[in-house]
Amino acid sequence: MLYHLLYPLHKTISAFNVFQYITFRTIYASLTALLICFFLGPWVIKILGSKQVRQHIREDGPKTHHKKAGTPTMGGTLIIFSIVVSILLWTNLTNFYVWIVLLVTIGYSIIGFIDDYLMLIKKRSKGLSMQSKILMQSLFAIAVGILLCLHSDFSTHVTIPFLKNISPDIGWGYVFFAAFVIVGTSNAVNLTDGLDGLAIGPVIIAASTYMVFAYVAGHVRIADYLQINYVSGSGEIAVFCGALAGAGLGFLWFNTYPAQIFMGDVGSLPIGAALGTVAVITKQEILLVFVGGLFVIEALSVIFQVGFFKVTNGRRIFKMAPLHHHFELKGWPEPKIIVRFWIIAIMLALISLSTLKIR
Ligand code: 57M
Repeated sequence: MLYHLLYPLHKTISAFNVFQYITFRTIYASLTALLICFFLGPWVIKILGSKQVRQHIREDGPKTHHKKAGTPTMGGTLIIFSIVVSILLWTNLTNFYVWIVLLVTIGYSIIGFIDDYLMLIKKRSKGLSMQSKILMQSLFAIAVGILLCLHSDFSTHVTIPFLKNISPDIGWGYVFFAAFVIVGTSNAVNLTDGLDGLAIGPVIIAASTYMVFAYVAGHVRIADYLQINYVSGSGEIAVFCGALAGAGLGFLWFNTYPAQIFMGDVGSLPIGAALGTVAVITKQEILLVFVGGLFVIEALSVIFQVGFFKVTNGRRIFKMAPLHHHFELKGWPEPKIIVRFWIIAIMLALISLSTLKIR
């Protein structure tokens, strides 16, 4: 809105010229979302606590989690609110991709909200069943895939990391490919969200990395120079990534160990889905395996654990999956696991950025 209201006035007030720059709007989108979370955080924690929106802790989990019982949850509402306000203020609202990523963020937060609502407020022990959650996520993601493929500027080529000359066109198959990336990332972030700040840290890192990819993919000359797929209009997605990273930082202020609030599914499902959508729009879909490598490692630990458990009739690879529980049960203090996982996420993000040159 600020872009639409103030940039047209630049002929009379030249200072408003600055609103045309994506870099400027990305910085302020990030600060806006951060400050909204920062200032509304204490109030949201108080309201959620007074409405008894508090975490129930499973008996079969690591014992160290029992002291977390009663921590206010559904803090994702604050993350999503701050992102939406920031995006409405700082992006070019005529941009198709901005609406796609907003649609995904809001759609998945509704799915997460229903799940949290059933579990925490209606006191249904499991919330939405896994099947209905995946079905809702998939239908939504397929609809988004179709919208993208129908858009005249959008290419159905897939970028293969490290190989600049190979970019296969998968045509309408792209709809399912995009849906897989979006649903997979949403659930992988959800699985990772099991220790204080464990999910939001790597989300900030991944959003900041994609901020760079969105900017370069949307800049015709830089994209040409780096020989990456040019995606007209994807620069605005850098502003979204800025808002996501800023909201994440603001939330981390309260979610850092020992957490005063958890995000709930209303936070983990949409921010994961938003990252997947950003990867699709910027044509760095497969690279998400590295950018969001920590989420992939956590998800794989569950897949291997469950698979091995079934094949061997009850034997386990890890003491408990997802992987962070394994280290907890080995006796690592929670902050040590969190910070070490963040370090791995930073390392993977740096490797991902290097693919701009190593190709
Ligand atoms: C959600 N949710 C946390 C919080 C957060 C298939 C299976 C592997 C699924 C998996 C699962 O349910 N994962 C999804 C994980 C929960 O956090 C809430 O959920 C929201 C995210 N959806 O925002 O509201 C707990 O995590 C802790 N937490 C923090 N700090 C935070 O900032 O400490 C969360 C956020 C919170 C809190 O304790 O209560 C969760 O872990 O439940 N299931 C599991 O992870 C379970 N693993 C399992 O069953 N493993 C088996 C399988 C794979 C064969 C095995 O290894 O043998 C474990 N989860 C728990 N207890 N809590 C098992 C025991």
